[in-house]
Amino acid sequence: MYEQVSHSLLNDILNHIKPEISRQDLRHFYTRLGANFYAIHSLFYKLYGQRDDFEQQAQRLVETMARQYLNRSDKLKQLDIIREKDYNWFLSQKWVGMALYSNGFAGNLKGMKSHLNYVQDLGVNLLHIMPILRCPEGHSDGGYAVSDFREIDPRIGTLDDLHDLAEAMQQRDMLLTLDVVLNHTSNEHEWAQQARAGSPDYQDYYYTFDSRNIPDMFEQSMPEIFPENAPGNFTWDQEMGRWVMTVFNSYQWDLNYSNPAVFIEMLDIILFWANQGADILRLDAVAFLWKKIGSSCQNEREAHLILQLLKDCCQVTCPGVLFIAEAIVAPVEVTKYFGEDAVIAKECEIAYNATFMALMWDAVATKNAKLLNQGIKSLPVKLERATWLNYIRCHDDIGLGFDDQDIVLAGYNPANHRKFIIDYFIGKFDDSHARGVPFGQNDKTGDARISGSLASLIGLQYAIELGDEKAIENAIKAILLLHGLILSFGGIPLIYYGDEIGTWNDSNYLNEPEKMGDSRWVHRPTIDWNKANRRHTSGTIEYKLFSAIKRMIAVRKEIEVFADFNNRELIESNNPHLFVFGRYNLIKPSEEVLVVANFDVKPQSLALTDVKNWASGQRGQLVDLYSGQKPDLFKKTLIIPPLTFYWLTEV
Ligand code: OTU
Repeated sequence: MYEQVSHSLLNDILNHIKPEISRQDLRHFYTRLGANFYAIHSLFYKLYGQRDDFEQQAQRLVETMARQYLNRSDKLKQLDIIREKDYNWFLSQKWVGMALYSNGFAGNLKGMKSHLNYVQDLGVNLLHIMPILRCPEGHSDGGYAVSDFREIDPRIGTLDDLHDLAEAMQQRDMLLTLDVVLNHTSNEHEWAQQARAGSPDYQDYYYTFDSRNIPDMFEQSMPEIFPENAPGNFTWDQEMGRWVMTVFNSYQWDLNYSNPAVFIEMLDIILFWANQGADILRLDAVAFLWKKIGSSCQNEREAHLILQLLKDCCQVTCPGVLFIAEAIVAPVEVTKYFGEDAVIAKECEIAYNATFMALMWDAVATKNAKLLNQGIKSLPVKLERATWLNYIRCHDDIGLGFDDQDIVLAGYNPANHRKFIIDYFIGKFDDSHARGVPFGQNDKTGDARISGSLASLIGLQYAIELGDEKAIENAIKAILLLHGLILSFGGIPLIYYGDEIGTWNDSNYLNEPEKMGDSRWVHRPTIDWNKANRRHTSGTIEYKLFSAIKRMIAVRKEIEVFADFNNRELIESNNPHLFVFGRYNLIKPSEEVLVVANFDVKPQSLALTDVKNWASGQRGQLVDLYSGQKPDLFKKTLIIPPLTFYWLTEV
């Protein structure tokens, strides 16, 4: 694509731009548009260049961006400029996130505002509020089946409530993250209604077919995402008299991004939420955005082009807003959602680190870090100006998304090992205290995933039910160990609401017809505020967990090497129970922090002489920054108590 082609198209577009737009002050917008238009044009051309109406579509694209720029408040435009200057702002260790459902956490959006003190007390300054948009009363996949992308679910509140909340958060220097469900709509969305009523334009918003011919071809290579509740990837719609692609649940219709109208609508929606004050947008299910017969319909090259184009367009209208890629895919595929061959993120600045999450659960079950070490070693290095979202639990199930090759290298048989992990977490073995619930069992492939809250999976629920003090102590330690890792690994830690007070599984979903078939509801709690208030009473479990995590967060914020500049080095020790890595600062080597985690229920040792730069005694004495204690050393060997982590520095 020649630069001249994009320039002359841009000139044409600007000459034809609607007068109500061109009359306004668009200085910053035009500068950014000029800088980004070559990229925008070439991506838009790659995706839609073969169409006769390409130029009209490009005109609509630019007008959409310009209109939303004009809708953006001066305050947010100011913030864009500040963040453009301080472009590494989100890599800082000062950010600590929490994901929560506003209704489960605080009843509704108004309640959220009055509970900000609670999260702030913990040290959290980034909230991911789970889907809040209008969705059907019954089946809505927890809000991921959206029926109106511009309206808030009245059960949760109003747009005014959201503005109030966003403003209150801004005053507290907290970041707001909202979902944009890009891949599909609810079958009750207006577009789906129009398609059902026979509109060919709206049928083209989705993948609809009059016969099984093409669906059958697709099915040959498409896996099933929800095999129990929604087998197959197509649903017959009686009213429309056509098949429609529904990769997730049958009521979630996949959007057709080969239609530029869909792309422009969804960009407009992204910009709309950016203008409502969201600092970060979580783009749901991004791996699925492009469908191609003969492929798994995940991680297709065009899905990446769509994300790059969305990013480039946002850079023009709202450059201060970041994207989170929710791509729960193979380790080698995940890092591609930052964008390849670049320094700055070309697609999403942040991505869920599902690999690390699953590997940590593997270490919990096996009580060793063999696969964890191997998996992290294989994780491709990410871009410089991009960061991970590190989490232990979230609203979804745990999928064992690590690589078979890594399982082999760790010394296991993949199929047996995966089965062992699933069986362990659903509590099949005598020595397993886990109370997980199976999810997504697929008898055809043997695949299975796990639901359950952190406290229940780690054995805290079991230990309390049994009154086993020793087991309670171990479960608490394990919960803190995992938090010690997500807070130090590099990236934004995302705590899952309720975990900070040890919330158990909640089986109430089994009484609700629209939830009972989806075990993920077992770990989407309604916070018991009486329980939460016990965090003030010393000696209680809630106190032990909350105060420890609070301390960890406070300490993290002080440790500059915990900022994410790809400054982590995995350290392979001879002890398989340990997960060890260094966080360093090339300019100030004395600031290095050595993170050591022992997944075993017995004490383990680490020969410091094996750890480069850490042959203790050279620089002084070891201190754990979290506890302030000097750890036990025997000769030149560090002793790590059971289920304990250290953030070590030498003083
Ligand atoms: C996402 O999930 C959401 O997080 C889920 O809550 C939704 O049900 C789903 O999209 C549909 O909107 O798409 O890229 O194991 O990990 O479905 C991964 C299931 C996703 C989830 C997977 C995920």
